[in-house]
Amino acid sequence: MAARKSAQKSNISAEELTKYYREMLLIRRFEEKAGQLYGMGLIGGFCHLYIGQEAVVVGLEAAAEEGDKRVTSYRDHGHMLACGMDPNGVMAELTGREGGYSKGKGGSMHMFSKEKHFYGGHGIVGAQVPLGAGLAFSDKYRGNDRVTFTYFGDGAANQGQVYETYNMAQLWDLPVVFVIENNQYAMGTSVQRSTKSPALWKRGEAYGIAGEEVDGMNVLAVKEAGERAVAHCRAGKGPYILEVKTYRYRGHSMSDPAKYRTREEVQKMREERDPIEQIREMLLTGKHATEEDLKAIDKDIKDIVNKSADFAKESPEPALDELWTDIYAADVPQKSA
Ligand SMILES: Cc1ncc(C[n+]2csc(CCOP(=O)(O)OP(=O)(O)O)c2C)c(N)n1
Ligand SMILES: [Mg+2]
Repeated sequence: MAARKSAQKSNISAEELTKYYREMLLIRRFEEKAGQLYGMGLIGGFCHLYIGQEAVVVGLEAAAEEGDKRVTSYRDHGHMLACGMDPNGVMAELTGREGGYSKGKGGSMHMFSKEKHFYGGHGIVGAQVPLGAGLAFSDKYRGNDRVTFTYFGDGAANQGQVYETYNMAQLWDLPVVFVIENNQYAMGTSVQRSTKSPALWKRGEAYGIAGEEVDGMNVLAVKEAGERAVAHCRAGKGPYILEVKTYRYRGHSMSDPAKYRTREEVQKMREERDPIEQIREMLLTGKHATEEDLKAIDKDIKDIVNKSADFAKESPEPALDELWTDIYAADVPQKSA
C-alpha cells in the first residue's frame, strides 16, 4: 500500500478537533514541566521527552478501543497520558515518589498500568517489539478481537529481533500494529547515516506484512491510518506496519546537546509542521473555537500539569522495605496436570 495523502480536509467535528488539541497539549505541557523538574534536580536518571511527536500517540489512541494494548520504549510519557493514565501518577514516578505508577521504583522508563493496558516503558532498544507480539499472541489465543500497538523508533528498526518478530507475527496472523515512530534520529545518528533502505515500513514486504507511511505531524492522518491498521488486525489478517514520520524537538534525552543537527532544522519544523499548531489553526479558521475558548483550554491543561508537579513533590519517597517488594509475581499461572 502506498503512502496516503494527509487528512487535512476531512469532515471532522469541532468536538473531535478540540479533543485532539487538548490531548496533544497535555502531553506538550507535561513534558515541558518534566524538563523543568529535571533541571531542578527533582528527576534523576534518564528522561526522554516526547515533545514534537504528540500527534502519533493521540492519533493512534483515537483509533483504539477499550481493551486494546500498548507497549513502547523509554520515550513513553506521551503514550501513558494518551491512553488515559493519571498525570499525577506519571509525574510522581518520574520524581521517584511513592505515589508513582511503580511506587517510585521504576522511574521514567519503567511504568505500567494493567487498568489501561499499558505494558511499559522499556529501556532496551527494540526489546518491546517481541513483547508486543507476545501480547497480541495472548489475545489471539484467548479468541478476542483486541489489538496491540507496539511502538518503536527508527533506530530500533535496524535491530534483528524486530525481523524475527515480523516473521512470527505474520506466520501466526497476530493482531499487532507495529508503529515505527520515525523521528529521523536515534541517539544522535540520523536515519540517512544509519540506514540503507530508508522506507522502513517496506521492510515488512519481505514477510508479506501490509503497511504504509503516515504523516506523523498530522493527528488526523495518523488516526485514519490507525483505523486502517486496526481494521486489518481485527479482521484476522495479521500484523500491520505504520511508519509514522515525526520529529523530536528536544535532544534524545535531557543530557543531549543535539550537536548532530542545526538549530535551524528544528526551528523550521516547529514553525511549519507543529502538530498542535495545525489543529489550533483548523479550530480557529473553521470557526470551531475562539481564541478565548483555546485560552480556557490552555489554562485548564496548565492547572492539571501544575497539580501533577505538586502531587509529585508532596508525595514521599518510597519506604526502605519497598526494596523487597514487586520482585517476583505473587500469582504465577500453573500448568494444569
Ligand atoms: C540494546 C540497546 N542498545 C543501545 C542502547 C542505547 N540507546 C538508547 S536509545 C538509543 C537510540 C534509539 O533510537 P530510536 O529507536 O530511533 O528511538 P528514539 O530515541 O528516537 O525515540 C540507543 C542507541 C539501548 N538502550 N539498548
Ligand atoms: Mg528515533
